Amino acid sequence: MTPRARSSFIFASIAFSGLLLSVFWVSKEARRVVRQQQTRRSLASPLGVDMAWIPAGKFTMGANDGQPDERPLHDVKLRGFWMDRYEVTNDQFAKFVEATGYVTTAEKKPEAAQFPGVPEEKLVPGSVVFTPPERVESLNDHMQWWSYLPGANWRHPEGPQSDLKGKGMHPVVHVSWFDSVEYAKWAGKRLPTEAEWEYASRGGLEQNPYPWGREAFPKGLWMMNIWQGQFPKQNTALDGFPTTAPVGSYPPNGYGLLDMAGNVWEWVADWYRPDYYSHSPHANPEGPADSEDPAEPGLPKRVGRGGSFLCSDMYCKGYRPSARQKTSPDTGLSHTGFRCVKDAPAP
Ligand SMILES: [Ca+2]
Ligand SMILES: [Cu+2]
Repeated sequence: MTPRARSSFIFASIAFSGLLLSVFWVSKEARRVVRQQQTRRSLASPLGVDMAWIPAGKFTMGANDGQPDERPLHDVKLRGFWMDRYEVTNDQFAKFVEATGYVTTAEKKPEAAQFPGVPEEKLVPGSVVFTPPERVESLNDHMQWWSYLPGANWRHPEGPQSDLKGKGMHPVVHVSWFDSVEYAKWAGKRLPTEAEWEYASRGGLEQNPYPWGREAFPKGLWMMNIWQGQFPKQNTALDGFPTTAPVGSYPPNGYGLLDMAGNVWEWVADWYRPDYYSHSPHANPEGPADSEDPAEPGLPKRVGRGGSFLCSDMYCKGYRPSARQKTSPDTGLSHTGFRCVKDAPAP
């Protein structure tokens, strides 16, 4: 073979193996996308069986690799209960409002007594909305991307001009803790305790970083709706959704529960205290009698769990089963909803 023929032969074989590799990669990626779509389709339709039985048992609550308020690890024993498989949707919340005429906190004028020092003209109905900022000084100051938006509420999640078209199956947002409790009562249910929520989210597994186990992407699948890209400015939505996703867009955990990580934060029944785990009762803990958040002394807060579409592995990691959120109970947010539980005999 002449040197010239040899070099074109080498070039041709490199090009050919490159082609083979990319064909292989493309077909592998195509199969992964099909798998993701199949999971989505198989889960999206039937809300038929809408509650899962969470069997009585014991588990280790908290985590050593998270925030200080997730410590200490402690054993918790729980009785069995039923839990909504999905976050409460806009369609479901609309049925409640239709049946009862209920008006949510965000739709009412804030009471002057509750907000001393706030001028009268600022006391307008509204809710807290996430808006990606132009510039970010530091990730410590969340006021850069959260703002109180007059006219935002569950019917108008992005403000007065927005609506729920096409969002019937999305989780309801901008609901206060009080709204969630009222919905639960109407539905003959209640909010889960914080311990019940964490136990259920672990899906029968012990001390795993995700509700489904140890691997972030089992079989290459996206398992939850969180944030990809540089938070809070760049949202690449590689998981398919830039904001909320229809409930059940990702595979269930071991108990058949969906979206226990990501999508929206879920209110639970408990008051927030960072020190509660060090002295909480062993069996069926129901949270402390009062609330204390050293970050905002004097402002009582309830706990939220599960993380949202704004959580990312580079920022808050709020999607971990042990991660705790604290919010004043009258606050609605564009990334916060809830699900309910029910006390009833085992199946
Ligand atoms: Ca997302
Ligand atoms: Cu988060």
